Amino acid sequence: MTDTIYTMFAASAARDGAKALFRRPGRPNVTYDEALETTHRLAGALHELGIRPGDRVAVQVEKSTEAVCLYLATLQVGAIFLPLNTAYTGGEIDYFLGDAEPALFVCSPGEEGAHAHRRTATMHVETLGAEADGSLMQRAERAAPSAEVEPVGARDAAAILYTSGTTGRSKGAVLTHENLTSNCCTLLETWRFTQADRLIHALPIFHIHGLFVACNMALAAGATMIFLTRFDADEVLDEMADASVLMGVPTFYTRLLRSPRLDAKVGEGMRLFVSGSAPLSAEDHSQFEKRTGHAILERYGMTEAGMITSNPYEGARKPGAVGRPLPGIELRVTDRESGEALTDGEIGAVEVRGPNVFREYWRMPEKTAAEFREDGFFKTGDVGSIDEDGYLRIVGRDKDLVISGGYNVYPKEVETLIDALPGVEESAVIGLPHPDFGEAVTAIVVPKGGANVDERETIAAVAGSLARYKQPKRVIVVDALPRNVMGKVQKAELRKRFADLYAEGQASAAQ
Ligand code: MLC
Ligand code: AMP
Repeated sequence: MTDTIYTMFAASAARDGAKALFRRPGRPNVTYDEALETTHRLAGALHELGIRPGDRVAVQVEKSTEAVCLYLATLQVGAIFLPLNTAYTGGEIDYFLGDAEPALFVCSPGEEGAHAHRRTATMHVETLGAEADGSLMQRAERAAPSAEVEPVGARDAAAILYTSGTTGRSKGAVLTHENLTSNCCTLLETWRFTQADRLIHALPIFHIHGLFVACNMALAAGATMIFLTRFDADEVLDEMADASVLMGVPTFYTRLLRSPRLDAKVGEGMRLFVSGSAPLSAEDHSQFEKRTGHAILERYGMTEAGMITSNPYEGARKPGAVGRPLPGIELRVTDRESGEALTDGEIGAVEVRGPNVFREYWRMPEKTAAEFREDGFFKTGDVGSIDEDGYLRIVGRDKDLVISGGYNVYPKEVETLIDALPGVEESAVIGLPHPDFGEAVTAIVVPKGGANVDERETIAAVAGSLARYKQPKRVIVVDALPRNVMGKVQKAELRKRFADLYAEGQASAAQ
């Protein structure tokens, strides 16, 4: 039978069931045995609800240990886990549920009323809260626990994660069991991660960083997670005394560096700090090393391909570089026009091939085909070059994408909403350097002749349709957008013109 993250977790529980899987400040620990028991109860509830192998289980809930168990139970019964960012609003949820057609949608207690109109004859709606509350947990308490494991194939789908597109609709990246387990095993080895580790987990669990890197590694290794509901610099610094590893987005490190408490003493017992999901500035890298004696290990990945490259565990961790391809993963940089492979040092499109690369976009064969080369390499949409030591440097993106605090925002989605507002002629949404979020979503708006476009009103007008992190932090009104001879808006020019908008000390309306 193919190994899955569930079977790897069950093996960890069999090795040492009394060990703490989750340590939660101010709350009792959850052991491997207890987590296995909850997982089996949830599997029983999924059976009772008639969830079949291949069914989608969509989940939009607060971070909790039970939510991790629901992920494991979904894999155990051979269904497909579909996590959704808790920040997504009504319109966004409508799209994901309509596209994925899940057999079960799990939301937070109290939210089921708001989702009542989404209930269909083929979709159950259940709730799961952060205090082990909600209808799904009640059902799990009553149901007969199930230890039965549905046999699955390596290429069967384990999860679908939605990623927005440069144009039009979001795409559901279908990740297989092999994608998850191969990447997990590779990372365990590369980062020397074992059952002795105590991982500070402060990331959300609805994206690959928090779920498929952090949780999967801990579950498979039999390690302990210090499970924090969200990132708080003081709390993370407190927990370092009893931890060995931290995984975070660059904003975590920017915020830790702001704390006067960050020094060599506080990080003494730690062995590894990992950063990814967005570029870590060379400045933060070197400041962190100066203050703590630890060189942050930067790695690079994406929803469609899990982790792709990593700086070495032993050896030079270069600031501004994301390291070499992980073992078993091929990476190349190609000419963006011709697709020809480039020689080292030249800048081009980053392409990847390996067991980590997703199977397809859910029900979008043309989109899938368009993103792969004939020889099976996936076009990441990132632009980079490989240096003399074989390290990749990401220098930009072909895709029109803003990464704010580790969350991706596709400008098109925001522009479409702003353009539809009365009084707006057109808009361009760009990412500008931001001292906390790395990049901040910013709308540059051209009013219709004579119309008055107000910053706060514009933000308020799109707020109902966009997750908070996608909403512009600022709206700048201009007479016209710069265009090239082909009529294409020159976003690079706008980024240059407004580069200092969020520089510390600058006043702002909506920061
Ligand atoms: C919160 N806000 C954000 C934001 N996060 N705005 C822009 N970008 C973000 N990322 C909003 C809040 O709603 C709030 O608005 C205001 O900004 C200030 O919030 P905060 O309290 O400072 O935010 P906080 O809760 O501390 O969250 C910041 C954060 C969080 C950086 C800790 O965003 C986070 O955990 N990001 C991690 C994202 C992640 O896991 N990415 C991995 C994707 S996988 P208001 O108006 O309500 O006050 C991937 C692949 C890979 O990319 O390689 O890993
Ligand atoms: P997502 O689609 O949310 O998985 O985001 C993936 C994108 O995040 C990648 O295609 C990159 O553009 C970006 N990314 C992830 N890690 C890094 C990194 N270490 N440096 C620069 N960009 C990164």
